[in-house]
Amino acid sequence: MPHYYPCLSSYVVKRGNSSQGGVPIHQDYSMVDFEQHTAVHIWCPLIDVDETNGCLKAVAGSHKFFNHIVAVSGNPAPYGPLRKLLEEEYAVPVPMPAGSAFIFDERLLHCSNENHTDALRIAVGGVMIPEGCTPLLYMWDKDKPEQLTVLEVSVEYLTQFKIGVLIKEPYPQGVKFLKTISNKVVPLTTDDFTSLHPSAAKVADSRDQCSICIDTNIQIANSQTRGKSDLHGSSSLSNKRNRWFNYLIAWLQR
Ligand SMILES: O=C(O)CCC(=O)C(=O)O
Repeated sequence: MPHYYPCLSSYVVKRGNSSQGGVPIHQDYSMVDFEQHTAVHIWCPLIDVDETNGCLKAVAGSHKFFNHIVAVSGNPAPYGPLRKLLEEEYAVPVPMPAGSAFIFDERLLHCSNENHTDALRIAVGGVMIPEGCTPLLYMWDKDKPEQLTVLEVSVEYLTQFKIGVLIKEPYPQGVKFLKTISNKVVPLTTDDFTSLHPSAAKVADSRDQCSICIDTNIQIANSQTRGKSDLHGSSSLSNKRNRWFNYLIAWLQR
């Protein structure tokens, strides 16, 4: 992607025939100031995906519905009370062949179901942000729920931070305090959501509705993604190929 660079990568492995492994509906962690920039998620399944093995599902147009900032320490979301409705009624499955890419605005509401087939479902993903932008992480502290702390972080720091953990003072190397901002989350009702959502998009093909594009033939062999867990890992892209991850890919491809 011209004028964008990768700052975070992830992988998700769904075991076959498992009642676990569904990913609830969410927006990705905010990594830029959305008033000025757009961050995108590139999601690439390494196996053909459809509804039977947990393809991504996305709510068409939802990246434009509201300006919710997602903190890595886990802040309440305006759509929290509507999760089940969104997953069951609004999220549209996006079947894709192995090695293709689903590229979407990080604010897009998305989720995936369990894998009901015998084969593992593995997918890798990455966050790209505009050149010249330093990655941001937003912190939410339940003791100060009406504010968010905005931290500027180095790409190196993103290789080690822990999702869900509040980063506090004294800030570690690679983390710089920028400011605090207000965080007022008004929970959406079903009626609010219905008025935000164009009714046609509920059943439409999300690829046409969400500014999403699908690129085929991404070369899996060139992936330099690092991961930490066998279910869902996340870390920064590294110039060095990660041996553990390559071992995992080799093992999956046996
Ligand atoms: O791979 C999946 O099933 C979901 C991935 C996802 O939603 C994410 O990484 O944000």
